[in-house]
Amino acid sequence: MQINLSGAGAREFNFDGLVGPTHNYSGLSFGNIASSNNQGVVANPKLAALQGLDKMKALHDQGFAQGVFAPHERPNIAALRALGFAGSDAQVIAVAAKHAPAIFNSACSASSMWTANAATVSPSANTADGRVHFTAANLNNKFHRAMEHPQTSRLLRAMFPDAHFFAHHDALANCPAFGDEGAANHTRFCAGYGKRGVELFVYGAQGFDNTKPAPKRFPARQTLEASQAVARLHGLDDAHVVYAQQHPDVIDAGIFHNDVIAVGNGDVLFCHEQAFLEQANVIAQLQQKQGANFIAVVVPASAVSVADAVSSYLFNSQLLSQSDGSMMLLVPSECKTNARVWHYLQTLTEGGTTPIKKVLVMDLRESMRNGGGPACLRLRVELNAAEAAAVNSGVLMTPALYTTLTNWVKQHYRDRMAETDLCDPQLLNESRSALDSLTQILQLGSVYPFQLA
Ligand code: SUG
Repeated sequence: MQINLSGAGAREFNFDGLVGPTHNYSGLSFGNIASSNNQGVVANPKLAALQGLDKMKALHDQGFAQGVFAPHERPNIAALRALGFAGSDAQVIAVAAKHAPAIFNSACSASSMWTANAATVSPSANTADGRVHFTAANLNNKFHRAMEHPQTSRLLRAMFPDAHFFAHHDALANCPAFGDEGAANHTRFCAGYGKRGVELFVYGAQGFDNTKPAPKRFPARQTLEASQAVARLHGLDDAHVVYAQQHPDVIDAGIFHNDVIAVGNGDVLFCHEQAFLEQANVIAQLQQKQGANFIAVVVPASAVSVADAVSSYLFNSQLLSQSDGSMMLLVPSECKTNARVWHYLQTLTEGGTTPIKKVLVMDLRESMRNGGGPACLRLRVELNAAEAAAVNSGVLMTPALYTTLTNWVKQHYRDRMAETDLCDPQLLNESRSALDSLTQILQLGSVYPFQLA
């Protein structure tokens, strides 16, 4: 059973992105090495969705609070029309695929599955008005991701509808100086769920000062100014916020989000020794603001190199509190096939002195090939009992919902998706029919453009 660290029954809920029916490998994310390396590989959307559901079920079965985040409508016909592609839906698809394949593939991406990038979430214990705050991420570094936030906002409002408990902010100004990638660059620390704690915002560069350190090879997707804006919108107190710069060298080595090099939960930060610029100072600030119980478990490069972190996604694991007070890491199976990483994990959990005592391995290969590990697939939302009762219960995982969604995937999804399949006009009809049925399963109401038209 999951630990309940606080009064008022507060818990961490993980809302996992359900992989959409157009899951494919289009090499869209410059700076994300798995995405570039797997461009053109034939994907299996059915397997991808089932792997994701199995992760949700495994955590639900172990007593963790689990929810489901619906996928977006793809191909995104409205986005293509806004770029001048016209005619019937089938004509829009045919012309865009033929004349602008990179744009068309972007409009087909199932990237909304990585809900760690959907929004930044601050729990009510940290916010000035005592509500849970959500800011949808603008994801403006990549076209295929920049089109996500309007749908993300509609879904968040349908999942967390009660304004008494939940405050929703639209995405920040859509310009590179406010690049915002959501919870992938944000971690909340706390002595117990429901208690006030520290929020760590990690950025890659400054948006308004190009004399400051920045990566040279790959883009910094998150700016300090975006992180500061989110903290303001959420009504966070500076005394409980730390801003840290991700090390530019690791961004250049393929660490495109902080959650590929660090993860935190409760009083524990688990990170690589090269995660942050001025790392000792970052850890000292966290120690000072979070208190004496704060622990940093820092993995030395001599045990796990940055390249090992990129290929295994060790730090993209989920760090979860167990009922006995210890923590569990849910890691992707790539951690087991990397001998150095697996050896490190054995040493960490067997006889180690840290609270991390257990490792759970899951096969998420379809998502991993696009650079999305266990932590990318989930949005964490800490809720007390009253807030949890106000969540749209249709999106909360149960054994019955798992069975329904598994059958839904098997009924609607293809098991093969090559680039040439994306321009099949029938795929749009299949996706819409699947999503129409999904909105009923998850009790979301009308949330998709084809339903709202
Ligand atoms: O934004 N990959 C995603 C992976 C996101 C991982 N999320 C976190 N680290 N939280 C991205 O780069 C690849 C799509 C493609 O190439 O087809 C992609 O979008």
